[in-house]
Amino acid sequence: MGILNVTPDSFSDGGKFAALDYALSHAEQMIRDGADIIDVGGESTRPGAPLVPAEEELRRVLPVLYALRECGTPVSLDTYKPALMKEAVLAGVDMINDINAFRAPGAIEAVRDSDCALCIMHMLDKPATMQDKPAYDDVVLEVTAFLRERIDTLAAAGIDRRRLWIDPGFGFGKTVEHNYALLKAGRRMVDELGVPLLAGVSRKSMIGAVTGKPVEGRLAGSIGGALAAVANGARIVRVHDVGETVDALKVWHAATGN
Ligand code: 9MG
Repeated sequence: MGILNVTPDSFSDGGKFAALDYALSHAEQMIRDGADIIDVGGESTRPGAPLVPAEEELRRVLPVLYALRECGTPVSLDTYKPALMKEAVLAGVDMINDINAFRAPGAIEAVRDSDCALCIMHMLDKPATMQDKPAYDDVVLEVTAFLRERIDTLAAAGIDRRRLWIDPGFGFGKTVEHNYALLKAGRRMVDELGVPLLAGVSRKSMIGAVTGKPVEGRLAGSIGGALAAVANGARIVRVHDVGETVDALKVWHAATGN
């Protein structure tokens, strides 16, 4: 899954059409590089990033979603806002990737009658404050219990479990130790919950904590993290550097058969 950020800091300040052009050419490059899914996002989820009103987020992502309908590669929308989910479903997206696990009022209703895949991610608290001393008694048990509750709630609302993906939410209210405990526990979570796993570690602070590298130096560490996630049961890895990650996964697959 290639990350396509459609936020003002992710393109040069050339106005609306330049932004759309930039987003589409980046998506096309990721597809050429081997992305199987493009994840479009119009609001940064970094701790402390400004919240974006739904109208502005729609203005950013909707033209991109419609333009990508013809691209032949599945498209995901990264949003926690029901209004965006409804529009994305109308635009025919293949997945809604919700860092808030469809907990916002109206989120389940917004996606229930569609057939797109739904990624349920664990987040402690909210982006602005999630990294203020995150604490768990047992992070793997607690994240698994949270995801189980969300799966059961969505299923009880009439959503087919086969539409669901789980994601432990690396960096979303977790210390470095929590993140690596969850990375190691991927296969156990899949076995316990019976839902496939999506993992996003690309360029995150958990990579910087181990390598000592700033965000722009985290390519090799991120590839290591993606391979570890797949080795531990992930079926989708959400990454910035698609070509490099695909190459690494191809060689790893050829060498191990996994
Ligand atoms: C939007 N976003 C940022 N990080 C993410 C992650 O790790 N997983 C998912 N599903 N979405 C993410």
